[in-house]
Amino acid sequence: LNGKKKKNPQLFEAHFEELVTELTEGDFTDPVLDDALNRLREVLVYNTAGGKRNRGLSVIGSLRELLPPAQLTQHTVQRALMVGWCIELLQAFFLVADDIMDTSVTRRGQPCWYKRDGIGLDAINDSFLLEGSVYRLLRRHCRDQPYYVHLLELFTETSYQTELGQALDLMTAPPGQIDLNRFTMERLYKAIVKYKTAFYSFYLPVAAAMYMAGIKSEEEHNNAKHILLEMGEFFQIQDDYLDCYGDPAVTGKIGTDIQDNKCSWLVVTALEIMTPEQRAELEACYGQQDDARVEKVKALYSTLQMPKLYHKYEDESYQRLQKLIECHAQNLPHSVFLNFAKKIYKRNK
Ligand code: DMA
Ligand code: MG
Ligand code: MG
Ligand code: MG
Repeated sequence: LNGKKKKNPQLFEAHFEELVTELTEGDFTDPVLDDALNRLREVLVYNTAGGKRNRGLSVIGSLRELLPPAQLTQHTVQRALMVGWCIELLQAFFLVADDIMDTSVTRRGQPCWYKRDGIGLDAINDSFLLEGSVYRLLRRHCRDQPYYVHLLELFTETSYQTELGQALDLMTAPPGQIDLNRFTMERLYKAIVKYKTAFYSFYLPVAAAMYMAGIKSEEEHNNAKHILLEMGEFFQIQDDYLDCYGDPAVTGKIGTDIQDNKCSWLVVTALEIMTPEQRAELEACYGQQDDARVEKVKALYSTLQMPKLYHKYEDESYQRLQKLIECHAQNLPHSVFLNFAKKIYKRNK
């Protein structure tokens, strides 16, 4: 068992160099492109470094639960690893752009790509290259598979959902225009996190494995989606909590949600329980770069005991998820969902 536990992550990492070589040496070979392809190599290496690989690993992880061992040929495993990397690259594409839009400083323990000397807004094109790499790899490895079109539609659909979610996230947080009345849990917060995070982080990897295993019925996908979107919502709530309370040495990123006027779980939950006086104080301090004001918002959160509320929410959410798996997993092995859940609950990075 121990041997098996280590296997997927090691196999996964070992696959990366191969994929970089394929994209930069085995795809376009016109020598006039050498500089661009060297740039692509640098972009690929820098922007995948230090990730947890939760999303990428869950493709092969799920496929192992969905297929009988006899059908897990070496080629099938290789393809699942590659599709897992496609999700990591799609994520890298979103993150490079997200950090520019959120004016973030660090990501995964190193400067955000756009912050590096000589990069700046050229990072926008680099994010497009990361996105393009996803489809080059899918084409090279899966073009002859019966599920190719399903995977393509899944990746494009999911990207679009994420982009709509990012649009909501950004429009809700106009710099310098604080309007706390807009921040509602049911109408706004849940919509933002479902679209910007839950589809690509949770439904995408499991749905990809399902298609690879030949499971394409809408009913089964909807069952899986139901559970996975709930997990995704909780995952983003953790992300919002860690933005303020996480240790940057562990999370690898410095929080910017208060400064950026973000519709975060913390502010939405705090608004539900604060006094009118506290609300006035929040109004005066939220969404500004000024460190003293940021500290005032944090002090307000601690007066309201936000960490305690969060931990209570985390426990309740885990219970709710167990029930959802009982009711909605149906034909799908529960382990697909439980393995994923185990990786995210009580996380600190
Ligand atoms: C993440 O939202 C969503 C996408 C699509 C990258 P975020 O800005 O809260 O993420 P992070 O905290 O990692 O910058
Ligand atoms: Mg961000
Ligand atoms: Mg963002
Ligand atoms: Mg965040």
